[in-house]
Amino acid sequence: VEASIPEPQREAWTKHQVQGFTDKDGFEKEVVRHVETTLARSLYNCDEGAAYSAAALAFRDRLITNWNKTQQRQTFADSKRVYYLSLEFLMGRAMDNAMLNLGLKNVAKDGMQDLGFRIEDIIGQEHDAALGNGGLGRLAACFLDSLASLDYPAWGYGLRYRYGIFKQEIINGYQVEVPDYWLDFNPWEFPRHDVTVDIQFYGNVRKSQDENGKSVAHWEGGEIVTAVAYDVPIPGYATPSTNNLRLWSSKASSGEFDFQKFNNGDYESSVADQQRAETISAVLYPNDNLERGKELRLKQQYFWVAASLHDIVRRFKKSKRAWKEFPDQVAIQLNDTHPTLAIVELQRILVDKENLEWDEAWEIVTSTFGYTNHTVLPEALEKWSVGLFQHLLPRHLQIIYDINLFFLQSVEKKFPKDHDLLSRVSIIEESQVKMVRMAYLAIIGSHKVNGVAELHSDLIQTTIFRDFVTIFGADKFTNVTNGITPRRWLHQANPRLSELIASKTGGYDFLKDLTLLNQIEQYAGDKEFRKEWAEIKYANKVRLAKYIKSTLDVTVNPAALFDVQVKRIHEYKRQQLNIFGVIHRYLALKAMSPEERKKQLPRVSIFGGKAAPGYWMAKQIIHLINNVGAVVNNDPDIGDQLKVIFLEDYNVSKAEMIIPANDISEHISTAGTEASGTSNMKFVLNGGLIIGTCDGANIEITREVGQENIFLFGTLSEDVEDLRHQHNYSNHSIDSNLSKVFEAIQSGKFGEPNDFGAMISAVRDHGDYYLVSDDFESYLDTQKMVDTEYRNQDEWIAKCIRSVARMGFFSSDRCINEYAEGIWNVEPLVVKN
Ligand code: 9GP
Repeated sequence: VEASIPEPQREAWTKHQVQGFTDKDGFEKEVVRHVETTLARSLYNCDEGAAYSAAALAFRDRLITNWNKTQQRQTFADSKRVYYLSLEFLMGRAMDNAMLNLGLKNVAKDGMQDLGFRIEDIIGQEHDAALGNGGLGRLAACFLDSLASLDYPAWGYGLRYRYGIFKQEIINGYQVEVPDYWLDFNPWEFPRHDVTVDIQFYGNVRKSQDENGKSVAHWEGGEIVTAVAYDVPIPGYATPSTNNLRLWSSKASSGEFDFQKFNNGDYESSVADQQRAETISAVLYPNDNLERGKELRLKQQYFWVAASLHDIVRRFKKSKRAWKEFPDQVAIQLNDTHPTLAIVELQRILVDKENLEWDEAWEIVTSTFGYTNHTVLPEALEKWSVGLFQHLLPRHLQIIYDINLFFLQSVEKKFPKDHDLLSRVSIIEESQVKMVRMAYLAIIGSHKVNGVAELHSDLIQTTIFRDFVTIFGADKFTNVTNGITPRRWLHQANPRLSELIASKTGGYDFLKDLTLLNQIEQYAGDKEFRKEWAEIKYANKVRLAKYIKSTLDVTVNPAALFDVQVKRIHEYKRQQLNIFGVIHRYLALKAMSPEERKKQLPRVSIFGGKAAPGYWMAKQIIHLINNVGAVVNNDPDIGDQLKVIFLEDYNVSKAEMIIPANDISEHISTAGTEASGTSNMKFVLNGGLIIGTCDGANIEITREVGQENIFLFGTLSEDVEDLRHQHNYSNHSIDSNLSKVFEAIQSGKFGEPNDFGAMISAVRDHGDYYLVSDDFESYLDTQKMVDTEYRNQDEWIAKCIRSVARMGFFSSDRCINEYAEGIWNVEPLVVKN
C-alpha cells in the first residue's frame, strides 16, 4: 500500500497501461522488439531458439497484463482464496498452452510464418518444466489450469527445483539418468527478489512464562535459510483470469557469502554455507509412490511450507481481520502428505507468534486444511523418525506431541479403555525407532480427507484409515475422482480431433463444459464422420511412427494396432505383465507357418516411462523390454507383425504426441493399488480404448463409457488379499503359457538370463505379490478379444466415438468444482477484460 501511486498521478498510469497485442501485427512487432532488444540479435542471426525465446517473451508480456488485472481484482475483492500446496507441478511446456488459452494461436502461427518460421518448430524448442514425477504432479498442473479457467482465486505453492526429474537415456537397453537443467532460459517465471522469507532449522526451544503466567515457547539458534519467490503466471482458458504459481528457491540467508567468514579468510566455508542452503531447492526427489526418509527431503518440505504459510498469513494480516476469520479467507489443500507440516507450522504461528490460545488456534487450523490422499501403498506413506524431527524441527515436534496428546485424550473419552485403538491411531508409532505418521497428522489436522477415485476412497476408509472413520465419523471422508484438463489433453495435443468435434457441436464450448461431448455420440453410426475420425487417428499414428523412425530407427506400420503403456515403471503398474504378454505373442508368432502368421493382426507394443534411479527391479523391467525389442524388431520372420518400442525419456510433451496415436492403452495395475490413474482418461479422450483391471478410475471410466467399450480383466480388489495369502501358504501354479515365457527368458533368447532371474522369481518363488501369474491368462484372453474386435474397424471406431462422447465427467473442471463446493467453500471471482 505504501508504494502505491497517489491519485493525481494515476491518470498517466492509466493512459500508458500495457494492453498487450491482440492481432498478428502486434504480435510480430513484439517478437521483433524482443529479438532486437531483449536478445540483442537481428534478422541476420535469429535461429529457431531465438525465435522461440522472443515469441515466449511476447506471450509472457501478454499474460502478465492479465495476471496483474487478476491479482488486483483478487486483492480488492478480498474474498476467500484457495492455496494448493504441492511438492510437484508437472507443467510441461507453457507456450502452446498460453497461445491456446488466450485464443491467439492462429495469430502466432501466421505471425511466425511472416517472420520465416513454422509455429510447430518454434513450440518444439521449449524445454518441459518437469517439476514432478508422474500422476500426482501432473494432476496439480491440470488443477491449476482448471482453477484459472473457472475463475477461482487460487495460488499454487511449490518448490523451484534447479533440477527437475532426470532425463532418461537408454544405453545398451539400460536406463541411464542425466541431470535435467532446465533453467538456462525460462521466460515463464518472474523472480521476486524482494519477496523473501527467512526459514529456521535446528536450534533448541526455551520455555518462559509471560506476565499472565502462560508458558511461552521460544525457538532459538540453529540456522537460517532464505526463501526467494519466483512467480509463474497460469492463464485460464477463454478468460482473463490468470492465477499465480509461486515457487520458492533457497539461498544462504546472508546473501552470497557470509562476509564475516569471508573477511576472516575462511572463503571455502562461506561458499560451503551458500551451497548447503542452495541444496534445499536443488533437486526433485525422483521417486513416485516411494518415500525414503532422507533429511534433505524433510528440509525441503519444511522450507516450502514455512515460506508459503508466511506468505499466506502476511496476506491475511493485511486485511486486518480477526484471526477467527482466517478459515473464511483461506482454504489450504494438502496434495498428499508432503505438505503436512503446514498444519503444525500454522499452529505454531498462531500460538507462539500471535499468542492465541491452543484451542482457538487449533479450531482455525483444522477449519483451514483439507488433505488429499493419493496412495494406499505402504512404502509411499510418509513416516519420519522422531529423532530427525527433534534435531531439525524441535519446536514442531513438541507441537506434534501436544496435538497427539489432545487427540488421544478425546479418543479415550469417546472409546474408554480401548488401548489398542489408542496405539493404532497415535501420530507417534511406538516402533523400535519411533516414527511420526504424517498421514495421521494430516487427517487429524484437516476438516476433510479425500481419495482420488471411488474405489480408492472406499479403500482408504475401510483399510488404512478405518479407525479414523470410527473416531471422526464418515462425513469427514469423501471422494473426488480425478480429472484432466481438456485444453491440454484434447485441444492442444490433438487439434484436428478437437476441430472435428467443434464442427459437430457448434464450436469449442465443450472445452469449457466437457459434458457437451455427448453431442457427438449421434455420429457414431455416421460413415462420413467415422471416416474423418479414422483419418485423424491415422495421421496421429503416422506422426508417432515418424518419431519412432527418427529416434530409434525402427520402422513401424501405422496401420498396425498401436498398443501403448506409458507411465512410471513400477511393479504395481505391471509393465512386466505386459512384456511377458508380448513375449508370449512373439513365441506364438514364431510357432506359426508364414501363411498363418500373415493372417494375424499386426501390433506395435509401445512402452515408455522412467524408473526411480534406486529402483533396481523397475530398471530390470526396462532392460527386458529393450532386449525383447532388439530381438523381435530384427527378426525377419516377424516383420510388421510385431514391433516392440521403448520410447526414451517419457515426459509431458511426449505424452502430447503419443497419446493421440493410441488404439489401445494399458492400465493393468494389480487391483487396489493404483489410486486413480489419470492417463487412462487422456487416452480415452483421444479416441482409444482401454485394456485394464478393475482398479482406480478404470472403474468409473467403465461406468461412463459402458462395459462394452472397455476391455477389463483380472482379479478384483476384494480377492487380492486372499490370493496373496494363498501364495504364501501353498505353492501357487504358474500356467503353461507363462512358464513358456519364463523358459524363453531363461534360455538366453533375450540376453543374459541372470539379469531377469529376480523378476521371474518374484512371480514364481516369492509369493507373486502383484498377482502377475493369477492375471496372466485372462490378460492374454482379453488381448485376443482386442485383436478380434480391432479387425472390425467400423465398429471399433464407433466404440471410440461413443467413448469420447461419454468422457465429460473426467474434466478437471468438474473435479475442481467438487473441491470448491465440498471442501474449500470458495466462489469464482470473475475478472473483466
Ligand atoms: O499413484 C497415484 C495415481 O494413481 C494417481 O492418479 C495420482 C494422482 O491422484 O497420484 C498417484 N500417487 C502418487 O504419486 C503418490 O501418492
